[in-house]
Amino acid sequence: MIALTRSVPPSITRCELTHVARQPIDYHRARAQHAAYERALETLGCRIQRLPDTPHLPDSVFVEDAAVVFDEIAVLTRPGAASRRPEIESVAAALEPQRTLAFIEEPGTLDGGDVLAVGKTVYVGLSRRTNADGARQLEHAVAPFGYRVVRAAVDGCLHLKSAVTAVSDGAVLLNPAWIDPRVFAAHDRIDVDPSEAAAANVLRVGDRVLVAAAFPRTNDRVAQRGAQIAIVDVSEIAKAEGALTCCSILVRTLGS
Ligand code: CIR
Repeated sequence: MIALTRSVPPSITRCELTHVARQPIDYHRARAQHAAYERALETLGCRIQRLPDTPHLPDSVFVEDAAVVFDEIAVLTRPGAASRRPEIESVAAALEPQRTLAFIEEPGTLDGGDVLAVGKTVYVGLSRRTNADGARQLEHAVAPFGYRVVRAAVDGCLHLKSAVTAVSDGAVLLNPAWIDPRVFAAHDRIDVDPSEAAAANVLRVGDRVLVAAAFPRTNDRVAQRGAQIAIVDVSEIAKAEGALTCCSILVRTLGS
């Protein structure tokens, strides 16, 4: 498994914010947390591939939003925030040797944070960042490979994956205040602890689940349901409205 990442840019202090109030971000601490995140991914079996630095793109550390990678195809997005569209080019260049590429085009918008693939089901959040045309273009790109797209309205948080992620093929972790749980009725359900609204964003790597140190109650729930968790502290990155899935794009290496 390759994990594409990108370093925290000094301009992160000017990042986009939607549901989070701006607070000072300690750039050096954010970089240290990001490095620890990369080390955790390595421990979980990933090979880190760093994208080129883009110091003037404030949200460029959140690489997940730029592409959605399947075994059969990689879909480069057209982010809902115009400031983020220049992030795509370097991600496309990195993915080009690995996959056939497709691109979301105007008037579609799509952020990778709004796409959750579980087996052959692709949940797409309709949010402030992802519109119906973006969802339709993604469906068009992946349907030939047998993927079924399920749309879900996202309300109260930035992305679908702020509200729900998978801890296994069989179980999702979600915040029912931000997403309609009935959309995920095919899966076992773990709810975040009510005092930890933002805890649903965990990163599944193989049979392990990377979780954030800020959410101990929810992490206990996840562990009690049998998941093997690894914990990282991403508190500075959270001030930029980012979480665990957003800081990497996982690319399964396929036998040639
Ligand atoms: C943004 O608003 O675009 C960034 N400040 C945060 C993006 C987080 N991405 C993600 O959850 N996939």
